[in-house]
Amino acid sequence: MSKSELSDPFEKARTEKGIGVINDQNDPVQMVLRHKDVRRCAHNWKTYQSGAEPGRIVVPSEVKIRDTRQIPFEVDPPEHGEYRALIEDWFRRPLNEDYEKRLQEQINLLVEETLDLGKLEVVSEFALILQSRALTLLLNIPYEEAQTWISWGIHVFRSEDNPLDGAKANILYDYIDAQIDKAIENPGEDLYSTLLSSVFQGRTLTKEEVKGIMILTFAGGRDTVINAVTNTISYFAENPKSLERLRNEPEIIGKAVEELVRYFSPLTHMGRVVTENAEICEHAIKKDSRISLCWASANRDASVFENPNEIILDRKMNPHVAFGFSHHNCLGAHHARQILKVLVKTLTKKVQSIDILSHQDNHEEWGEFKRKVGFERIEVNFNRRD
Ligand code: EMZ
Repeated sequence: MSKSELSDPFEKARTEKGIGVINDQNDPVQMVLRHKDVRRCAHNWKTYQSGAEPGRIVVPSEVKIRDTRQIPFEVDPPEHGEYRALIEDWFRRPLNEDYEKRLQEQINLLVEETLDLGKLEVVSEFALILQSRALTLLLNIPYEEAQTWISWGIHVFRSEDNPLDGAKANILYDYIDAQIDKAIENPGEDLYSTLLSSVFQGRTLTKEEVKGIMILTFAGGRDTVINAVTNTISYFAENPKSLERLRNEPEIIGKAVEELVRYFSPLTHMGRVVTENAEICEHAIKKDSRISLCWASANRDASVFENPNEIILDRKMNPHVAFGFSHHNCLGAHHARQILKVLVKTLTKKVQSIDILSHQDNHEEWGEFKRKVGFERIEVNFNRRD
């Protein structure tokens, strides 16, 4: 198997049963595996709710390490839409020309630094740095702040030996609390200040609500973006012809990014809590149990995607759900897409080829399903294009 290949561990269960049951801290999760069912359940917030106990819709559940509700992600309609309306414009800023230009400058610099180094470890010396620096644009705060986030390492809720590290999570919570207090004392043009002055249902947002939005902004786009960037590098390392093709056909870069995101599906799944007895694929779903919407499985559903396990850079129909589906679709998607588009474009211009020197895969284990999501580390050599 090639190093950049991410196989589909859900295929058999998806075709045969449509559901896969896994145990998570004695609060089992029934994974919904088919594209059609994933979309249907994502839409049906009355039966499959997000606004349950904070942390419970995440798999692994974070109820033990978090009390703060993440907003708008752990809220259902109609409040969900009201919160979302407050922040939607802010999260559209990545589409502005100026934002794209600044992102391009950041990525040019990083790729140049990388080419000077030649050899480097992509996860910690490229993807983490790229994600952290780009986040300063999304928050509209000084570039130097990225250094603090880089020092936290890859995961905010996880350390190497603990998938739910409360102490580590506290570093993020304390940091956000302090930044909120700073913004109250000295308001600026940043996301904290903007949220603190936003009006929800006739009152300004509370500190706790602002914290909930900020935790989501930090956590939701961290390992997902890092994995997407790292997987993109490994894919081009092993498929130099694809890099060459995009160099000659830059007009398909947008499509190519969608296809890479479908194939990588950086977020495997997201949960919901069941509010009434229901049925999925003739499988009884009990009230108060949990389901998860398995984006990664839906994105390989052969009834929707022809040759689902192949990366087809200019795939025509690509209704993937890698950024979720329906009203909860990813708020950071514009930012993430812009990062990947600018990165791919820059690689085609500056990089001739990439050699993989050594690597260690990063797997998630969900009961019977073992899924490669990226790399723990991957050492490569970047070769400059003359
Ligand atoms: C939550 C989640 C959001 C969760 C879209 O995903 O990302 C996870 O990485 C966090 O652990 O708390 O923010």
